[in-house]
Amino acid sequence: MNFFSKMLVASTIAALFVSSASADQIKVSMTVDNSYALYTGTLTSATTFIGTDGNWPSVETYNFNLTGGSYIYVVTSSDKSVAQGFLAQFENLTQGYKFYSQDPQWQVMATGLGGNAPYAGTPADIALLSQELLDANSGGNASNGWADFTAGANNGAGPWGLMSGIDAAAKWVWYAGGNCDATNPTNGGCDAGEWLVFRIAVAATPDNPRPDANNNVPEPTTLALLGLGLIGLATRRQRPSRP
Ligand SMILES: [Ca+2]
Ligand SMILES: [Ca+2]
Repeated sequence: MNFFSKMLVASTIAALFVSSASADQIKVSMTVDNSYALYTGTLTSATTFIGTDGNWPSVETYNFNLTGGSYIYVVTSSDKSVAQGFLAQFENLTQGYKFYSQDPQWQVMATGLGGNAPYAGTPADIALLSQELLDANSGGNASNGWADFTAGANNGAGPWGLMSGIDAAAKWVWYAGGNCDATNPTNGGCDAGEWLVFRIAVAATPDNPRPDANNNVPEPTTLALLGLGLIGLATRRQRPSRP
């Protein structure tokens, strides 16, 4: 085997190791008053439709593997009557982290679009959600970017009662925008600027609640800059060193 063949084999093995090592086993248990669709994707786009449900008294559980740079997106909307909320627990079984819906690793944004939320895996729905993610990332949406949610009551409280399959420590949360109660937007029917999107980064940790392109999740542009930096280093190395 010549040098280049050896290098090719070594880099292929390294790539395989990295891809298998960085995929985390994820478990999400959730429900929404009144409906949601669950997607996964990157910081800048939705890529995969996971599931949808429009029945608040049922808890759905989803298991899948995601790489560290991935995001989970939950599109939600309500009937603007009685109450509304997002109740969930996100478990990274590989890293050993569990985050409830009220943990700051989650963020929310309001699209203000009303009407039909993207609730399927059609190319049109994926494209619509991805466009809204870009708008939120640049601050050009109804909530001026990604925002804080507001927590209401714990799982078990009325009007819902206990949702089995989600810990009692989890809280119902919603976005306190529009005509919703600023103290507890889960109480009373209201429109927070729907539809809403909740997100969490797979790379989130208790110490790093909101990973983004600046810390744990490299964007393609960051990688490109890193590549340019390496070229710069290689160029610099050919020059005599300065004090
Ligand atoms: Ca449900
Ligand atoms: Ca409702």
